[in-house]
Amino acid sequence: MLGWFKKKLGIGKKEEPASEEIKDELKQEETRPPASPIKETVVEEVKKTTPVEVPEEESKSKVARIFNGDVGGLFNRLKERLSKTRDSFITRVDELFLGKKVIDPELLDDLEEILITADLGVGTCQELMNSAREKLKRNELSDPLVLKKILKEKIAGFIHSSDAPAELVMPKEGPFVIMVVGVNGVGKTTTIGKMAHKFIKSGQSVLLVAGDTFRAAAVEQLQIWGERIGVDVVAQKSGADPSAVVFDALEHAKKRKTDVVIVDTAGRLHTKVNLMEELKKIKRVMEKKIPGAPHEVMLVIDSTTGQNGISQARLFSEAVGVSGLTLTKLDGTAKGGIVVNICREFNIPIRFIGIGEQMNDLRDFDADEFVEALFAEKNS
Ligand SMILES: Nc1nc2c(ncn2[C@@H]2O[C@H](COP(=O)(O)OP(=O)(O)OP(=O)(O)O)[C@@H](O)[C@H]2O)c(=O)[nH]1
Ligand SMILES: [Mg+2]
Repeated sequence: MLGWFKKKLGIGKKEEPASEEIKDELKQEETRPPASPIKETVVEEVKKTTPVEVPEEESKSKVARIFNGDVGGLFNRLKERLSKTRDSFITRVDELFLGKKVIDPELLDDLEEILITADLGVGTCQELMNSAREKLKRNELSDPLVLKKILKEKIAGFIHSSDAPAELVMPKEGPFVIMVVGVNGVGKTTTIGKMAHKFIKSGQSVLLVAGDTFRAAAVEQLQIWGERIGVDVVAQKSGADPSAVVFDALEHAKKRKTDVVIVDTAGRLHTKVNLMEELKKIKRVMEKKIPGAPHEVMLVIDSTTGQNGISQARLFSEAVGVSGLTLTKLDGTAKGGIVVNICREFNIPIRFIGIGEQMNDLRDFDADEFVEALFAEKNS
């Protein structure tokens, strides 16, 4: 699953003349007049913290190191950041099992309650509990430790089931385009900054696009990230047509032969139809400008919202076809069980998890590592 960035390397890119047709379409499709006239696209030329020059082959292995490198050495950090979820879940399970020699139906009822409060979702809990009760009936559940082992295996099974490899058709030409969507406040802009940082570290050129033109602060926030990590940001005045911003940005990226373009979008309430229409329009413009784009529609979900994330995933999938997920704020919640539930409900791979507000707090999602961190002993 983690190979999807690596595949991007070594793509040949050709320039293409700008299509008047798209500009016409933008005009025709315009349903919401801009709050203020669109100004010349502003491209924030920021001094690049030039990534160390490395030959392509070396740069490939560098990518591998960065992404897989997350897994080993920083495991303790992940464990520590997941401590709230662990405390509300596995630590409570351990406390429940403490001193118990046998498993009885009451113990299973108590376990069920813990699973529900850890936000594993009703369906997931039922499936887990049905299987446990079946085993108890058949006398296959000898002691609580066995039950804990079964729980871990089942949960790992759910998480692995969403570990489908991303079907990413790498572009023959033009940049790799990532469209980032999600309701407001989930952490889209922050995730974009962190993600761009990862790309830069792996030696790729990145362009950020301020497609959230509804609030001036949103543009500024992206520009601050751009400065922090040393990448260009394409932005227009707030109120501009996001599709026009994206159109110009893709033009710019093609000219510059940029490797990766990451587009920020507005996050108004997903129940408002016009947001979805806006996103669809942005997507259509991308497709016309660069065949096959966006190559990734990434939905960002705030883990602290628990089960609400499930309905967000459903709505955005229906509207714009989500191809990858990032679950943010796992550090600040006891509801990390949502990861299990999302994996069980959807067949959308989780690309990243956010475990803090800093640049390095975006981790590749690794099913095994996640389960180990979740089930780790408190003081191990
Ligand atoms: N603790 C923690 N905070 C996070 C994480 N990701 C984002 N945040 C914080 O969440 C808040 C909202 O993040 P934004 O990136 O502005 O969210 P957004 O989705 O772009 O919001 P809108 O632009 O309003 O739609 C900020 O204070 C971030 O620092 C995370 O993984 N952990
Ligand atoms: Mg934002």
